[in-house]
Amino acid sequence: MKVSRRSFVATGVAGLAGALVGRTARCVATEMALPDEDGYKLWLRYAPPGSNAEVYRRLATQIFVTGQSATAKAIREELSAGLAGILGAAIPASESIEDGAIIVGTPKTSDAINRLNWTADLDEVGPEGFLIRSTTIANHPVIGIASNGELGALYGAFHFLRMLQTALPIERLDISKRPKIQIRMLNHWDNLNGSVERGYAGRSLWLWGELPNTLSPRYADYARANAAIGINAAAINNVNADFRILTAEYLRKVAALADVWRPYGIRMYLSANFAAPKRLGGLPTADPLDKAVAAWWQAKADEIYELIPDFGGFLVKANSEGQPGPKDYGRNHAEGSAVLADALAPHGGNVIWRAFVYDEDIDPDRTKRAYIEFTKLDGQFRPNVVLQIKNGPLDFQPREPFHPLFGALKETSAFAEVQPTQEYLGQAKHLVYLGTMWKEFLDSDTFAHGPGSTVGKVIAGELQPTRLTGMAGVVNPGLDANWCGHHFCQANWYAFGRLAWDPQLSAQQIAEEWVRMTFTNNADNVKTICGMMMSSRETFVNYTMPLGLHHLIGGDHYAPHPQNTQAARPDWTGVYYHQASADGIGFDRTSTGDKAVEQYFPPVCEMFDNLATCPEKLLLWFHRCGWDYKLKSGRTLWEELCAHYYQGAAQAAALQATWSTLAAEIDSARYKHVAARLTIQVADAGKWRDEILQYFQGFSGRPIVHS
Ligand code: GCW
Repeated sequence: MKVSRRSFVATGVAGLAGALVGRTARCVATEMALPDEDGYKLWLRYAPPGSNAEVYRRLATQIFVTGQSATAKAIREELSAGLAGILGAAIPASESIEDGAIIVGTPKTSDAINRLNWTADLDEVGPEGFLIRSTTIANHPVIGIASNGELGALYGAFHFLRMLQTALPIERLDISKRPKIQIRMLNHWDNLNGSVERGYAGRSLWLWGELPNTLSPRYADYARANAAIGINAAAINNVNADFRILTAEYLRKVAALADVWRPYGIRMYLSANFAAPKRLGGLPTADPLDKAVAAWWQAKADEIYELIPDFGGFLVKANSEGQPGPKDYGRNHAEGSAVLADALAPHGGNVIWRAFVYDEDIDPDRTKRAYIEFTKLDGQFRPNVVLQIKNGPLDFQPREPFHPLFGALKETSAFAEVQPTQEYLGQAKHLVYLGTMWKEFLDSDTFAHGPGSTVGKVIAGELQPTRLTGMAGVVNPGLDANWCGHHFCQANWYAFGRLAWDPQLSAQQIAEEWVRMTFTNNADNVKTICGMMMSSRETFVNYTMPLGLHHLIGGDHYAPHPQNTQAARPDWTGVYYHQASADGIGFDRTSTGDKAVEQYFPPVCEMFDNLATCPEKLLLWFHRCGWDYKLKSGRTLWEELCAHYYQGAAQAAALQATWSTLAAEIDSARYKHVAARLTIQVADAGKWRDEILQYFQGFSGRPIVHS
């Protein structure tokens, strides 16, 4: 029988991390409902885990973190608050080791860690990696959390807290972890006026009017939440960049933020406007080969590093969607990035140059353009330039094949860019967990170096030497109490961080961790909520763009708009992509069509090219098919389309029904918040189904099959 959390509530209640409730906290029968939560604490709620609490109280009795650095202080504070919440009582931080001490540090900052003599293993995991082991010191059973670097020790402390939050055993610990990717970065598309491009969670987090003198507590909480999942970098302004971010006035504000983040290892990056030498510097040109332009960037870089000595570098969107760039001066992307790279190089900074370009003169097919431009330039970029490539060749659609640039660049570092903000995936209204989508992407085999050359391995630099590895997530945290608009959108921020740390982790494991830390440790409820999350992306694909359809959306990127012919450019319309007519639907990108498949390595190219082997989930991305084309199910294409849309809408309704079984298991505030959004999602799913099928019926001329 399922025991309702409403009738058995621990006295140390969820969401009161740091509150000192009785050491003997235990379940008591009460009719009290779970206290409302607003979601602000993200995955740092530090609620009592339920099971294992007694073991934890026995094995974690003391915090022993030596060192006076800001990071050591952050570790101490996090462990104190975390353990107080989890154990239901504060535990002392003291200077002599007792049974149950949690000892954290580096061999340099902690004599105790030094005495453990884990040198070889610590060298193995590197300065951001860590070891967590059950051991003894002077006959005291203790838990050591060690790294060669203070950030590694911080990550280890967060890992340990996650184990407790998710009710894992800690009796015989022997854990060794290291990040597989070097730069694990958030990209914010925040404007200086406080609006957020593709943000759905309120105004920008960065309160420019108050900075640098007033520091919102959110800045440190943001850094804590990021460090907890291993994120170590953030670019805080929109890639459609306002040049004013580079003024002395704004740089002082940016430096104040960087100061708050430094103890948590979050390095500051800025999006730079390529025309800044002109618009801010007053030069007659921003030509990257102009000496005065180079000198201007050099001086600007020097000025930034004066204020922010560990500044990460510039993120640049150039010659894309109206942004200025080197092509304005007849120069290419390599020449354009070089002028910025040379300015940053003396300080150790990097240029992250976005590969999201699609100039119409390159090729009639938008999805082919970036590959054509950048493969030509491979080998011409400065060593401190990396290309940041979206997961797919179009633009964060519900389903795309992986971008053919992954694996194709032999001499240029490549970062992957994904989009937790759900621009095309229901924004903050639909429950869509993207862990499964990113796993599909990361596990895609490029065959660039033979079988097994997955995107995950390519971006982790496991297949060929690469100077820098990275993964960026376009996120939307804003001033909404729950940061993300939808409580479940938090899971996408979380999953991004975890996958950037280790692309091999499973979407299921990540979902489960998040649910346990965010909602409940009750096994039945964890299973129910994870079940909802794990199927949610396919559900969204089904009711919006199944079978490889893409961009059937209007300018808000939310509602169906397949009939759109009126955008500023053809490749912003729906008809450009679906090409529906009386004889069929789909974009012919095969070897007899526009040859986009040839951008992939064999045998991926052949697999996509051949109707018999092309995965049906990508069918209309690569192939144009008649309405009566027979699919593996035995249904015609038209019938199959109908089936997907009906299935998707039914699945959305099922999500809602499943959530309603949790009414007594989740605090009422968050329960209702999610329930209200599910009502919208169900209505939207029906609308998508009906509008798209009616529209395509105008071409297919066949009856809509209700299933
Ligand atoms: O997905 C599109 C968005 C734009 C965005 C652009 C990009 C920042 O609709 O809002 O601009 O991609 O990635 O540069």
